[in-house]
Amino acid sequence: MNKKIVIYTTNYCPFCNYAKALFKDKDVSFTEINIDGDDVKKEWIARHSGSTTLPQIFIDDVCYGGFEDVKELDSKGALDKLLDIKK
Ligand SMILES: N[C@@H](CCC(=O)N[C@@H](CS)C(=O)NCC(=O)O)C(=O)O
Repeated sequence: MNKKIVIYTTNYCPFCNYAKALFKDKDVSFTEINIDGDDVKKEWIARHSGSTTLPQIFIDDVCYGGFEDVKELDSKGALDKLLDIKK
């Protein structure tokens, strides 16, 4: 079953680009929501993620943090498991 992946991003954000590249490399589709200038959305994300940095990555509505958090999950093989990717 496909997971719903949402990446909240902003402009001029290298970590956002790294996060998108990580999922592109895995050939999984995601929705990018650029929240530049949207203070209401920024506050919502900070409340849900506990962080004010972007990107913030949600998989099936659960926040897994930023690029480095998800990269760490990936290095342990946990991201592929979460996404049902079989190698
Ligand atoms: N450890 C975070 C770092 C993210 C980060 O530093 N993002 C920058 C933009 S590329 C940011 O949000 N800067 C604003 C701030 O630090 O408040 C990650 O891997 O996602």
